[in-house]
Amino acid sequence: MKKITIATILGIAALSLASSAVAQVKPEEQIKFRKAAYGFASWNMGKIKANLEGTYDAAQVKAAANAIAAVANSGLGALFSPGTEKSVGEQKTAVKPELFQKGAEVAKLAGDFTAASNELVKVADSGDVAAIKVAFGKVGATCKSCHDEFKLH
Ligand code: ASC
Repeated sequence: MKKITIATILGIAALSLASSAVAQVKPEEQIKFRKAAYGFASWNMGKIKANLEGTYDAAQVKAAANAIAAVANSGLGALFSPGTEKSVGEQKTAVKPELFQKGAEVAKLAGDFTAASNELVKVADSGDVAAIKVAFGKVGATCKSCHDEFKLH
């Protein structure tokens, strides 16, 4: 049997610190970070769109696709904790409070965004522009379906 050493205990302590780190982000910061994350993803979507409509720069499209996937894969669902249903202090949110009641639906939409983003990275690496157009459209559709359902205005 493995002996419980000081190192094991420290390891457990470090793990529990890591897992509670997100909970320590204040509601106001959660709203700020999630808006920044989606805003950054949107900027990268805009770059891909411009490439598809104008001069195509494969490196720029790959970089943008990776940035979007990084946002999608970051676990940013953790930034929708209770207490962030409404604007907090200076941080305004356009989220509908229903999002916090519809976990299964949100998980599905978030999973669709992640899957579509990962697919876009794969296709961007292939350099097949027609396929990139399709994959890009699918990512945009996942953005839209969540906005239609859970974003105010
Ligand atoms: C984008 C962006 C969104 C989505 C959405 C798709 O590029 O910023 O929020 O695509 O407009 O309909």
